[in-house]
Amino acid sequence: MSVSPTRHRLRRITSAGLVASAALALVGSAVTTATAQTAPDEERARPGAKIIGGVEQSNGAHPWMAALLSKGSGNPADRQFCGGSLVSDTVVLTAAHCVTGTKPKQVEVTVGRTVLSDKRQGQLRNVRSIVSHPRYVKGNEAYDLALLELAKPVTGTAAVKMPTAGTDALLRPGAQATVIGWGNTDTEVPSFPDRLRGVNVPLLSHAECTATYPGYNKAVNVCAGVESKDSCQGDSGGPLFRKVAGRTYQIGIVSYGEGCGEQGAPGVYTSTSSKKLWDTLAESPEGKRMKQLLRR
Ligand code: 4AZ
Repeated sequence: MSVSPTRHRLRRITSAGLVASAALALVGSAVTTATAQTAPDEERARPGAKIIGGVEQSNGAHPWMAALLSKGSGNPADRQFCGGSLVSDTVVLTAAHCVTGTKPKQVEVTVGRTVLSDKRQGQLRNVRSIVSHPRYVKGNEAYDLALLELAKPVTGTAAVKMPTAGTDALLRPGAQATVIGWGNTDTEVPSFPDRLRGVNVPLLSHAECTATYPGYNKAVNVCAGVESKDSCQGDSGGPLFRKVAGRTYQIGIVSYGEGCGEQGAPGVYTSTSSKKLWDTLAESPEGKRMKQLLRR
């Protein structure tokens, strides 16, 4: 079984990937094991060298971080298919392409877990409803946002903060942001980590992104990354954030990119600073209801 045909396509996780990604994760761990056994000492000694180019995150560092798991009895590390973030006690923010065609019953969400296989970590929740952005159309990358309403509130955990809509103070090109996730860590072979990883990535100007991606929409997207520092398949739906004056603001949602960590092909994120993104969410009744849930 080969996974290489999917490796350089734009946005590798689609909802059909719910099952496929679990399979990928299995393949990934098999490959990792093989590599670990045969790699020279030097390779094994710097696991951080190759998210792409990131480092392990410590337990509890990002209590609002969420993992989307396809329901089942297997190891959660093999069931994780996307990231997300807690934006109110009952709402998790993710990417629309993570949940297209997915029913609430097919997914569970763990909030505050760092090591996927450690079931004692975090709070596990069922999903009551899934709302994708009404302007998100599969095959067109913009408006890649969805909200998951949890069946029961998450307790004792502060939600991540959103930037004030319509401001770009947090988006200055050149500023460093951080992206975290359990996605692929290797550009050569699929390798999916059990422990959450993160990497610092520079924010880029809209002009730099438009040059690379014809579908880039500067009203609702932002891009970030540099060669060898990027998000990758499996990180989708997760947060791009900045810490400012001791507060954490989520400025993006991992959306797509051409490959991972390649020179001249940065990661593209749904921009949570965008007023248009949040205003147009109310174009569907379900979107409007989710916005109301967020206000509480
Ligand atoms: C993906 O397939 C994916 N380099 C996510 C992010 C990026 C590329 C691919 C950004 O889900």
